[in-house]
Amino acid sequence: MALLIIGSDRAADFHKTASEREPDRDIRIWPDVGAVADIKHALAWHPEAGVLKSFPNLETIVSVGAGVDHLFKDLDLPSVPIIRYIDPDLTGRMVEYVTLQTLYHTRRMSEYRTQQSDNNWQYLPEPAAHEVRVGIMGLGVLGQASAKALRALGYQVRGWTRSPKQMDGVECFAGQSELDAFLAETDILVSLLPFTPDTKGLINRDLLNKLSLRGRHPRMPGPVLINAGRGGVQVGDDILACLESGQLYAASLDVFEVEPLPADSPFWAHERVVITPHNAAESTPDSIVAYFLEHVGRMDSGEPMQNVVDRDAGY
Ligand code: NDP
Ligand code: OXD
Repeated sequence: MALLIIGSDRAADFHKTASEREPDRDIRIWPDVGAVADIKHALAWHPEAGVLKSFPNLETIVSVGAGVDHLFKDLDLPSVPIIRYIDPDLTGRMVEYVTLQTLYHTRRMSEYRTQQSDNNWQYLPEPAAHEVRVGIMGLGVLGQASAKALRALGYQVRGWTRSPKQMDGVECFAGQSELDAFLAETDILVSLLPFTPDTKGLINRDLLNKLSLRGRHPRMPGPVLINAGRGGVQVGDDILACLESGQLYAASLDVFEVEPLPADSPFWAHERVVITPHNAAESTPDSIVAYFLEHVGRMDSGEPMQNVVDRDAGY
């Protein structure tokens, strides 16, 4: 039985790495798949719609990413189990990104960058970490790890999830009924939500207007948005409008409704917006392939599958 690598622009790297790790494996890259009946497990990232259903003996799909919305875009996706990517390499990188951006805005770095370009030596008041309340939407694998790191730096951390959660040192909120209370005392909003029918367009003007304005703290310049989950969860025009009105002080966006971000997007020129090209947590081929082969090994020896996606919830 063969393995398939499909969809990623790093497919050749994955294939090379997998062949080095397991030289006896029959590993094929789509579209050069040979006999479709041979394919048993697929490693997939944005596969072309309708292709995966053409493998009659496919048993599992392993997602190259932690997010699986790229698979659900295929309306003909076969109903085999989907395993999503959970790995310390990816988690560590996301923690770095969230921590970096949180510190960047707490320490008003975008203003210092502007001052530097103007040869302007000027002190700006900054809050200490313990004065800042970071609200994380999504306390899953990545949200929890980020929450721990921010707590360790002294930030006040709160989290919002679909189902009720408990986490040491983190004030937890769940569901639509607790969303407003969560937002009302959030200074820096971090989204690590998956893209699902429920989260589509959630971060809009309405939601951003509910963030704490904290007039009482002279060192907090205003609310900040950090989105490293999925671009479809945000409404870009609303974020720009809130930056314009002062409802948002700054934003760090790793993901966008349209990727790559179009060259004429007003986000590019905004001096208090940090843009990264959807690489907050870009894992290495070595880690991804090791994960894929480990899971294939587990399935081949009849061990229970891990990290299986809940298809009804969409993540
Ligand atoms: P998890 O599935 O572990 O966590 C998802 C979290 O989101 C859970 O806490 C879940 O709540 C919450 N959630 C989902 N739907 C809702 C909802 N409707 N309302 C409130 N909360 C909701 O995912 P990960 O932490 O592993 O990854 C999160 C996302 O990060 C991925 O789906 C992906 O889109 C993105 N990502 C981005 C990367 C990048 O480089 N930019 C890299 C990797 C991932 P509950 O706990 O109740 O289930
Ligand atoms: C992921 C991603 O979902 O990189 O892992 O976006």
